[in-house]
Amino acid sequence: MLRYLTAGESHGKGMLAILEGMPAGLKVEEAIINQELKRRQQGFGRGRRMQIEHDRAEIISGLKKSLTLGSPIALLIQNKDFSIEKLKKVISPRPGHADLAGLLKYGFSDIRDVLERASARSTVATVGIGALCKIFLKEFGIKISSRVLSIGGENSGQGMVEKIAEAIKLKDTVGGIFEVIAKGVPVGLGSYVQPDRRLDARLAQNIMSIPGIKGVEIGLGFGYAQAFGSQMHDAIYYNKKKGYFRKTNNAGGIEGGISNGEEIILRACMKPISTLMQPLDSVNIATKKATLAVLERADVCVVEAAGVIAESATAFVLADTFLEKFGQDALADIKKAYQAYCKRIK
Ligand code: EPS
Repeated sequence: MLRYLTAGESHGKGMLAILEGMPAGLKVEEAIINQELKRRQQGFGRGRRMQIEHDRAEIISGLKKSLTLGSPIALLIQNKDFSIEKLKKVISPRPGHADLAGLLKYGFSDIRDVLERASARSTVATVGIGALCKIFLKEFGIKISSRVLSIGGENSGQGMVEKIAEAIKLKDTVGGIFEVIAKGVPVGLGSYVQPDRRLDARLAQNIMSIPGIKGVEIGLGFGYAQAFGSQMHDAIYYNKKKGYFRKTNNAGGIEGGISNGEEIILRACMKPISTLMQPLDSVNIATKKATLAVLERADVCVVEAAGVIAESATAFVLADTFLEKFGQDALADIKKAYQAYCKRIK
């Protein structure tokens, strides 16, 4: 089993990630992790925090001479903006954020005690974990990418840029839809035998756990509801060179909770950031009097970054299901098991 934990507050000392279950013998370069962290910081519409931080991961454990030991890999990404002890109390919750529900749940009197951990800054750790998983998957020719499909309903490059520029001008925020594609995924990851082993369910759970994501669809997703089955399902063909193949991929590479050898395609919808420079109505949690939600520094649009984070979530699930199928412990053993399987299914 591959598993991970993250820790850290947005303005605390730093973000930590621990990944357990990576096999021994995998070459890991810090530069590749840092490249992914940099990608997460980019995109038009990011806030001022991104000018302060230059996220870099320090590998604390799990490696010797750049090779994994099979022991937990710990990453530390230090925060430059380490000001948690000095930041002012927050008393008016932002609609759309964890502020109010978190405050009531944990019995706090300062919303900062919620927002420091609820912040999407935690996704630095997710991307660090995803980078390690991507390095593993690359050994087997699996590559994951993402792209923004629309912003605030606009789906041309120019339209998307204009929409973000408009949001900046109006001191507002805007969400959108992105797509993640995984290429080279073998048939057979995930399973139909238990609900929690289904690949699509595991992908959806991990993508939904990214702050701000409100919907995930696999392949045609909600589009499946629009026509007859005969128009929707991906007919099966075979030839000696290719083996089994499809001419369409409406299933997004997953049938019955198992990868079917086609590209894995999923889309997710991100809501507009809930920290607004023209705040919505809220309530002072001390006096219960009407007020406006707190003004905090934030981004205007993070859909591109969310795509990078979703690549990481996808990489984690694919690495986890891959290790389930082909074994753990030593990379060399996994390669042998994988080659034997490829030979069998040919
Ligand atoms: C983020 C860091 C945060 C926010 C953003 C994501 O930094 P700060 O609050 O200091 O500006 O920019 O988080 C949110 C918008 C949010 O609502 O949680 C980051 O590193 O991605």
